[in-house]
Amino acid sequence: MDAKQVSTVYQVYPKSFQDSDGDGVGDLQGVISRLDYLSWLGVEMIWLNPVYVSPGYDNGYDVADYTRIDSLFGSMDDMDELIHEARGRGIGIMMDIVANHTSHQHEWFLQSERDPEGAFGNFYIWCDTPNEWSSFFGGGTWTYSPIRGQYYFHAFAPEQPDLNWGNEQVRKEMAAVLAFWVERGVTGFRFDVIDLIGKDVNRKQWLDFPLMRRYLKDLVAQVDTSSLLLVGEAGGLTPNEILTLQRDGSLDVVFNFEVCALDEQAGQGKWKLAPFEPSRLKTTLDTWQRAFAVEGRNSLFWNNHDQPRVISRWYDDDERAAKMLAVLLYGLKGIPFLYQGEEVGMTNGMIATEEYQDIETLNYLRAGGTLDAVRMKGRDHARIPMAWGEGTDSFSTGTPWLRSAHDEAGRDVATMRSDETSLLHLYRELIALRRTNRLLRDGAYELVPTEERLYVYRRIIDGEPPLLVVANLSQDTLPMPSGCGERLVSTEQVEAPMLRPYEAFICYNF
Ligand code: ISL
Repeated sequence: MDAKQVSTVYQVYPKSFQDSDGDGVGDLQGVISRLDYLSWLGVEMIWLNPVYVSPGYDNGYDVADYTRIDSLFGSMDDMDELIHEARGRGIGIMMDIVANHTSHQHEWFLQSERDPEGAFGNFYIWCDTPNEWSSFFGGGTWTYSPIRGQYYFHAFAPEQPDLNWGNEQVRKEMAAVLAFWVERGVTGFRFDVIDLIGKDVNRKQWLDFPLMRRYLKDLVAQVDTSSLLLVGEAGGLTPNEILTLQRDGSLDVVFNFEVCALDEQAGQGKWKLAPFEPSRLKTTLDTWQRAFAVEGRNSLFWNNHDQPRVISRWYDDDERAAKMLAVLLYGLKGIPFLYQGEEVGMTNGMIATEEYQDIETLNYLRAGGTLDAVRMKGRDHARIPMAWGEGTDSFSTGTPWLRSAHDEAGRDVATMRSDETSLLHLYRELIALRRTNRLLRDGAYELVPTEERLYVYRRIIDGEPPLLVVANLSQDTLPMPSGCGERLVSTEQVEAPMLRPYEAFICYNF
């Protein structure tokens, strides 16, 4: 498989996917035991959230050693076995590279703290007089180190000091990390908050694009990435900047979060909620699709481990909406990323106040934040253990690390696998279709103007009959758009003269 041409990536959050040893925490052997399921589903790559040695202040996004596996998840032998077993099923593994920062327990940081003049002295961002700048997890961005007698910079928690990307040696070390994993047989990288490597702390500027571009180019040039899928998490980049990086060969696709923020008050941060408007979903997706209509590609996703379930946030847990969103996304141009549990319609569920564990959520609540906002946007809601549904202990025979109360009768893998009309089967059909259908993979995108409750677009390749993707974004019954031919896939089993609530399908266009 050519990793750059992958059709669907499945995101596994290892802590919550499958536990194999009864300690209540998912692990690598657990992932291995579910590979047959992923192969049945038809995905071609797994994005594995961090499994490196970490004290776990931010669930693995505080890495203490990039080339060792945390015992919570298993061993390097387990990792090798996962890569090997996945490859045998035509599935690649994409590693999560947390390049912007490390753990405060990383050897580089410990040395940097102790020995300013030593080899690692300049690996982090140090200063004597900190400025007033707010970190993403609340509080300031500078923390005093009594050992060094200076302040260090952290975009996230104090336990996550930022690396100094202006230091060539940092880029060399990170390239060595990439080479280590390429050698072990991984097929892609997802670069965490990669736009932040181009920040300018003195000017309080999160992104200096020319700087970020230069650092990333330098990193990628040191490793043969020609057959790897390179994904960047970079919420701050414009479409033009993304195209520039794609032309450079530095990134294949980029995660942008404009769609995820549709239920937020603009510019007020993630916790200030605003009513979701389907028409804005359409205009936002359309803007991003147009930007890459001919050249380049988008990343396509609804959820991830930071973004709780959109069917809860936008559509009141309605399973029909989950089906519509599936069809809508798999018709678009780009690479779809499917987050574990989305294929069975997992919801945000309910978490008791004392059960919340995420550092961002706890900081927010401590600062007087509201539970209403947490129930919608708190990251723990995206991390509820996978609903396998083979009995109450299907995720773990022990007590799950994160407990939740679910009322989701039938929204699990076992139940949906035996129902051919289920959301799970619809996802399987869509994934298969994307693998074989050239128009869905490569076709240009073109919006068909309609009323705002309806999203209709075409996928086109010259000389071939175009495809039409139709999605009713509302729970109203609407007139059928014109030009709908034979359906390739549909949320409904039988066709009707009118579009039913949340009905969506992909068909030939005449
Ligand atoms: O999680 C968010 C909002 O709740 C995002 O703003 C998130 O902080 C941002 O997308 C960066 O996320 C990534 O880096 C973080 C880590 O906590 C996230 O899990 C990771 O996906 C710091 O490493």
